Amino acid sequence: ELMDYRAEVQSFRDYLKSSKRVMALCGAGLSAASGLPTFRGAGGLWRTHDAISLATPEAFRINPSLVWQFYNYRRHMALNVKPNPAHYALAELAKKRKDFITLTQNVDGLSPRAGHPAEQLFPLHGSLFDVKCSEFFCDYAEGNNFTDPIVPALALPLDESDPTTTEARKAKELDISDAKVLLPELRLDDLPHCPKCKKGLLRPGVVWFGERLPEKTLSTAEDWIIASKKIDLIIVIGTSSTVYPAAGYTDRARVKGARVAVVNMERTEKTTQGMREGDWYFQGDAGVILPDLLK
Ligand code: BJW
Repeated sequence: ELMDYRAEVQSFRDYLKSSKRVMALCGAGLSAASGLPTFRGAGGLWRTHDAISLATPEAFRINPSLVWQFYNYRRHMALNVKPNPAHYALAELAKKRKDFITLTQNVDGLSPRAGHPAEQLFPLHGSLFDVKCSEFFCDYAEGNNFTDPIVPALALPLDESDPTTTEARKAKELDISDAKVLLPELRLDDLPHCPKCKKGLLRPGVVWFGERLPEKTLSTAEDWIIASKKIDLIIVIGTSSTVYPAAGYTDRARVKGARVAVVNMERTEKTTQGMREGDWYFQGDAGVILPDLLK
């Protein structure tokens, strides 16, 4: 078993070295070792809500308070964890090789924080730290907004039963992902509003279901997978491969001649789909496996 693993790692490393162009395609499993929950499976519930059902334009239209509480919480969590060795390994690879890019479905900002060169990092689903106006007639957008909470009303509730000082209580924020914890009442006026049109609510600059992905990322993906910069290798890390277009990239790269290396905690029909001779499947924690592969 272990011998097999070492041999697989060696064959992957040899191929990586001989590859001309390489792409990493990442999902939530990349950040799992940092302590952020994934979308599907254990941890995919936020209070009683399926995280996926909150990531829609409809949810925001119907209940912007709930959706902002969810995203404000996610921003807070992301700011309070650290990149893990897998993020650093990708960042180092990108610094070493200009013929390498990362496409990421993650919105948590951990790859940039690990020092991944921005010009080699392509977000598919936006960022928790971009905000934009939700009105179709307004084009207001801003990046790198790390204000936490994004507005005072969204501050996480503190444990008021704690008799100690305010400072000490600060460390004891209640975990609002737990449905037993009461959500603070919010008025629409208290949610973040657009400074430009002064009418619309701001919304997270992430890509929800049914929404368009960033044009630059889409064209780069096309270029590296099927057009002029055809890759020899795609490393697919910590994604359930259920959300398109990202989920389609692996097979399209394979059809165009790339070899595929999957790094995933689990083995499912979707993560193994289309596997063939010459592909690799490294089952386990990306935080452990990726640094080993890219050593
Ligand atoms: C570990 C681990 C450890 C755990 N180590 N591994 C073609 C066919 C069918 C449908 C469609 C299609 N094309 C488009 C669609 C519709 C739709 C779609 O894909 N639906 C499917 C569900 C069927 N796609 C869209 O709507 C997209 N837009 C679009 O296509 O627009 C077209 C258009 C054209 C013209 C005009 C208008 C539109 C948009 C998709 C947006 C997805 N957004 C979300 C939310 C982002 C914001 C937020 O974060 O809240 O993105 S949904 C959610 O899923 C999030 C993720 O990025 C995405 C993928 O999830 P991911 O990363 O794979 O996470 P998990 O949890 O699913 O998996 C984790 C994995 O890690 C597991 O495998 C674990 O085993 C593993 N793991 N610990 C290694 N330690």
